[in-house]
Amino acid sequence: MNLRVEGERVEVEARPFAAHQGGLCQKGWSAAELLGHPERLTTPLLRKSKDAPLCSVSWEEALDFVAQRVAELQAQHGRDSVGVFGGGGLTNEKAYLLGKFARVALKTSQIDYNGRFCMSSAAAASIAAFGIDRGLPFPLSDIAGAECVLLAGSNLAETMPPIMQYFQAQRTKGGSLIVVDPRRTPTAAAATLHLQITPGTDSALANGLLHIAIKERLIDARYIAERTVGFEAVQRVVARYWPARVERITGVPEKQLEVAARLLAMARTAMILTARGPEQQSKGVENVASFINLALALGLCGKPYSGYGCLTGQGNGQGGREHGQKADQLPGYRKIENFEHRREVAHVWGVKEEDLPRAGKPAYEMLDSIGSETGLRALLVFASNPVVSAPRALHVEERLRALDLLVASDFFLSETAALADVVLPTTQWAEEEGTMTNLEGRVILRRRSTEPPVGARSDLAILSALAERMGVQLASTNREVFDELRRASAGGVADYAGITYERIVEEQGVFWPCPHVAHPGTPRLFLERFATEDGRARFQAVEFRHSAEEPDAEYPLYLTTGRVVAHYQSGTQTRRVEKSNNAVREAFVEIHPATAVSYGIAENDDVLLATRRGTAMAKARLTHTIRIDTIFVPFHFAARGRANLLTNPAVDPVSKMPEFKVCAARVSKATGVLR
Ligand SMILES: Nc1nc2c(c(=O)[nH]1)N[C@H]1C(S)=C(S)[C@@H](COP(=O)(O)OP(=O)(O)OC[C@H]3O[C@@H](n4cnc5c(=O)[nH]c(N)nc54)[C@H](O)[C@@H]3O)O[C@H]1N2
Ligand SMILES: Nc1nc2c(c(=O)[nH]1)N[C@H]1C(S)=C(S)[C@@H](COP(=O)(O)OP(=O)(O)OC[C@H]3O[C@@H](n4cnc5c(=O)[nH]c(N)nc54)[C@H](O)[C@@H]3O)O[C@H]1N2
Ligand SMILES: [Mo]
Repeated sequence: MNLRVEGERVEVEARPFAAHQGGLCQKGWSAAELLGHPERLTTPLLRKSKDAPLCSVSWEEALDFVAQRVAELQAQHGRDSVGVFGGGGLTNEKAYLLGKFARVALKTSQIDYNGRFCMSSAAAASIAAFGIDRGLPFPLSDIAGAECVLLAGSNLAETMPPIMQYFQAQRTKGGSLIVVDPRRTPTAAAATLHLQITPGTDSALANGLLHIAIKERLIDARYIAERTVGFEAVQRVVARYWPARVERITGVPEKQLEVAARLLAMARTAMILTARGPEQQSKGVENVASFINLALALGLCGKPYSGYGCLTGQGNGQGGREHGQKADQLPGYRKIENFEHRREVAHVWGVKEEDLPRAGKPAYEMLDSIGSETGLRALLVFASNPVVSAPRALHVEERLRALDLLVASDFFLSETAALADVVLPTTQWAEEEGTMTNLEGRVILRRRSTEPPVGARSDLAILSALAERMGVQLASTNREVFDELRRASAGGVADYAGITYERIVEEQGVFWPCPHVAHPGTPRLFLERFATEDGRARFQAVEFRHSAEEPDAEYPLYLTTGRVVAHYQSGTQTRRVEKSNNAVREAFVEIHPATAVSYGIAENDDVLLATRRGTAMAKARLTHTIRIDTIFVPFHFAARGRANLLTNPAVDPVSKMPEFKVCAARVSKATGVLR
């Protein structure tokens, strides 16, 4: 992305760049509108007591207040009474420094981030199967060379428009595209075959496709023998997923299952890609594992123009999960519970291994614990808006209100910042330098292209000023922090040791692992071996199980949630952009006309949505593109339009991902209800 600055006006310009070849999504185009937005925060805000309003104060006063309250609360309730909540939108430098700040300055184990709600299921399944988690183990441009691609629960035509060009190129070459989604999204509409699955049944579908591939002798026996372990157990399980049974579970007709299995298995090159659809479930890890099993049995992983990949979300979704803002993680994708890993990082940080905290609670559990005996008393939020984006949002909001101290660093007064005792105004993407790692594992450099408003400070400066008040020196310029990150990641799975800002610029990004400066980087993983001890990939047998909550007489519909092209995430940015609001101004619910009629709901009616967690309001949008047993609500809106007032916080046992994509709901026409 390039910025053109003319006087006060800043425009975003698409620049040819290897990863998205000049394509830019709508959100990117409108992002410039936010730089000089009148609602930008330019002074710290402080609430002197719980019922006082937020008032402007100096940086000194705000930072002193935070440091003093943190010290008091930790003295009274222990180190772990103070927590940190980060975000996958932070640059690598910020994510790294946030993790170090928590462990070294706050000395707390309680740090987690919104990536827990994003890619944690795919990450866990990939680590189990391949020994490593990098969104795509190949460059995006390889997609164009795949004869068949299966996309499970990705609406990338709306969520990743710049990537569509690779799929268009793939189709132009005669390739086929299979989309698995309960909705006929713009992505599904562009597919060769759309499998309109019942929400929550991906693992049955993947097992069913593998069943057919085995029966029709389309699997790669030699690859399975040479490069994998554990196939026999999978074979035993999928033997019970015959097409008629899978049709009953998934709602996908037998004929379509057969066509899909053949398209995928008979292609010379093929990819299976997952996104949030199958991942954001209380069995997200199993769903992804079942798709990986299919990819391994067909001999795809580590082959040219083939393999399994996760379509990572957020600006720095990949890098944000590698450098230690996750509860169980240290820089370089190291594990905080591994003694060697702790020792290596402690050495770089100049602290004793035994002084590093252990693993903390995962995101939802951390938020849910507030107010309990062992729960948080204070929370520092950097780059997330959990009042809108966390599951069971009303409960989360109540928990946040119960804190003794809530601090938010943001450039707008998000719904979460509005509840805070201290708000720290920070600089935005174009106003500062920093690296991000995209879904290909390619580390890229974002240049500073415009001046920040007077009064805002970068997150790095905020963290080091707070640490200083706690008696700890932290590096605070991007280059210093990146150089330290390189050292701290050296020898880790995500090894950045050989990556420099200069190389990133010269080479249009460098792919990790890159262990030394003469190393070319690693665009393609698994060509010869997987990152497991014996070099072989691991099958994980998966038995289909139901979602934590299935429709019943009281709540007869499936509710699923997700995104629309015009809005971004919790909406703090796009709800302030005119173009986005003109496209979609408020929460809506997609309902099939046949379903709507049975509830007396017409187009544009106000609809009351209810689940066991609570109620929300949305405008009816009648559409034949959704299953009759399912409704869809985007999660970008605030107040009563929050989809997360409804969602189920049941989490995956391994990844701790909440079930954003499936719960039971009922709808009714709202009469006389005030918004
Ligand atoms: N415009 C826009 N772009 C974005 C974002 C944004 O907020 N707005 N957010 C970014 C981020 S952080 C992320 S993580 C990505 C997410 O990108 P995507 O994963 O593409 O987005 P979602 O809309 O969350 O979910 C994708 C699809 O999953 C389907 N789905 C629901 N339930 C199921 C199920 O049980 N099985 C299957 N197979 N599919 C199901 C939904 O119908 C939906 O179409 O987008 C990124 N890009
Ligand atoms: N129901 C439902 N809920 C979901 C999802 C879903 O599909 N359905 N998807 C989940 C997913 S995948 C994700 S990623 C989350 C996203 O949800 P959030 O974690 O809430 O993400 P954002 O809305 O991007 O919030 C980022 C906030 O930080 C601010 N910010 C941005 N950049 C920076 C920065 O560099 N520094 C600081 N200090 N602040 C910054 C922004 O202004 C904004 O207020 O939502 C999750 N919630
Ligand atoms: Mo995400």
